[in-house]
Amino acid sequence: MFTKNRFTGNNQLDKNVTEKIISSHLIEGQMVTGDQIGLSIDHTLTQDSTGTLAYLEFEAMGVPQVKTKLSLSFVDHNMLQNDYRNADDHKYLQAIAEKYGIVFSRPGNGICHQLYLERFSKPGYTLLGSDSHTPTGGGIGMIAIGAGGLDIAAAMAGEAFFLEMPSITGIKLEGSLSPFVSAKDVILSLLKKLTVKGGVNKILEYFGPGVETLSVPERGTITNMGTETGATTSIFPSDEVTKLFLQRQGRGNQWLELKPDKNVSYSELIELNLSDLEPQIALPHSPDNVETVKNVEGLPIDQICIGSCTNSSLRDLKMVASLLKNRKINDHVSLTISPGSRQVLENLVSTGELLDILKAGARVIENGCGPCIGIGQAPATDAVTLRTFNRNFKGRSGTQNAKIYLVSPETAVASAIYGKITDPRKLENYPKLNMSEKMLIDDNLFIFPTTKPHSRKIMRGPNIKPLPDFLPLPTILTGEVLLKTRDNISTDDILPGSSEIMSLRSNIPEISKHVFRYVDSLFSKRALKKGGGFIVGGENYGQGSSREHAALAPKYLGVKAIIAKSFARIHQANLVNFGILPLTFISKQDYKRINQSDILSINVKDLKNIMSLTNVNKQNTIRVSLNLSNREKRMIKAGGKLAAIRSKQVDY
Ligand code: MIC
Ligand code: SF4
Repeated sequence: MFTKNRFTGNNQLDKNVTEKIISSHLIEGQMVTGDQIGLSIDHTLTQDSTGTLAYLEFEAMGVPQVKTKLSLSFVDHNMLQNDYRNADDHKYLQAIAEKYGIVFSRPGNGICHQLYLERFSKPGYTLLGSDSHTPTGGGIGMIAIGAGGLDIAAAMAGEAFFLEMPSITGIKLEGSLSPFVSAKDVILSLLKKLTVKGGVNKILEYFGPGVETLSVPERGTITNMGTETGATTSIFPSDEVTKLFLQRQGRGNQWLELKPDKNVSYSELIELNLSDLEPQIALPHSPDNVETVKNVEGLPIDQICIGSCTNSSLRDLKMVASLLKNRKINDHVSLTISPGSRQVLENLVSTGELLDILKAGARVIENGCGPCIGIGQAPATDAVTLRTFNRNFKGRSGTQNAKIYLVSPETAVASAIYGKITDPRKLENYPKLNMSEKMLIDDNLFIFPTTKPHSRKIMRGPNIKPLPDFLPLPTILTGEVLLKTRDNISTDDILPGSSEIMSLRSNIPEISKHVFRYVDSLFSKRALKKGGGFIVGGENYGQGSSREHAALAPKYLGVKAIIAKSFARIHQANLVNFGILPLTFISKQDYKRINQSDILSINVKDLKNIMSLTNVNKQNTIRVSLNLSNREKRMIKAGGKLAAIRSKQVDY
């Protein structure tokens, strides 16, 4: 499946799709793998649970209006209103949007990535979003990247987005999917090969004859979950299929053809024949723990959730409706469906397909993230829950001991009917979906900016606390190792989801009490008591979500540096943004030479690429590297990006 080329870069004339978009947005640096580049950003998006911080940061920059071509603020995560907190955040976000010229998507409109793909995506453009699944936009032929809120705020202020030029992996698709096998099975099988860190600092570019057999929403499923490989983003070409999608959205005039040139090469090549694929399933507790459904058939299940930004498009829910028609779900499973957008829901209503879903016994819940991040529908104790989502980290459902399996909508329906994990091919009579009915388009829940001056006061509920102050880096960092973690610690481990904790996203002092809550319940108290200290991590530290709270809350507790075997891209950038040093072991064996509670010390007067860390208890030194650009080093010296901006010491 894999071959590696020696990649010397494509010449000036022949470019792949990634290179075409990057070269037309390059403001700094050169398109050479590993070099720092600055990209101009056309569109930004935020969602509510990362958005409140992003806009507090944007306000601190003192810019009167957003400077992008388009900025959007969605409310889709914190939708349960158990008390005033989420509702206050929604009000704040709406007022900010009105003041700064941002499109506001009201609660109930749908999930940011689904809505963006339907209504705003544009081939050839760049998108930066404060959500790790922003690469969904790559399904239409954009460079769409997830980042921390502070990076989005800077992009809204007109600044470039800086990153290390990724290498470009070409994924050649041949053949076409068999009945009951769908886009989710494509990305699950790639995850099995690549693992949750195989995509770090790579862009996954799809090409080849199999591409035209996939619709834009199917491409979106693949680029969405490419995030789970750690990739910077994923991208498809923009072709006739893309044109049709845009035409059906009443946006045909925004189409632009974007294909790789004839003589391009990629740094790595993966070949995948779609015809060979079978239904796949990710087992607990990692999206790369993939098996064929056939191999785990028969396991009884308690709950099935269909939805999330991975699998809630009209294509997916039409498939669900067709498979459920004239059938009834098993008495021992609960089936929930959360449509990706109002457009999806309204179209299912108008064709009568929603009735097929309801009559089969599904519980239709609000258009939003919901169960995907533990906001409602937490399963029972020890339950087995099958989800069409993209992450199955332990505890993400809201129930710590539940077991989450990730599947396609087809496998979800078959399993709902039989009450156990079932290969969807057992359903027989594969439905032919009618995707050519007239598409209902409803933009009523978007509030578009006007040129009228903003008059209303920006309301900040009592749960919205000002951002903490950040001090410049001292000369010596010293303190105790507060925690030593395993490989692949996710940002969900660092700062969990769930309606309880997510409603504290605008309140750093309160949310910091939950840092590492399920890994080590005493962590936050210990960190405060010891006056902060260090964390030692394994491989891929900080994988998963873009939540900058996973850096900011530890910073608030006094965490000074994290020493890990490797870092996930977005989390490393967030650490730098908030002045925490991300140090990497040069020899991975050295991980064993530090224990929890050891006292460490490091002189950080000069931030060099290679530095010495002293383990005071063990009386030895360990060589660590600081893989940061000079710009990032300047920022960290100032106490992080916001501190640098506030003190106007360095550019951002
Ligand atoms: C997620 O899927 O983990 C989230 C919740 O959407 C996060 C954003 C957040 O934590 O608010 C993400 O993917 O970035
Ligand atoms: Fe929402 Fe889940 Fe998608 Fe994150 S992964 S944006 S929580 S639906």
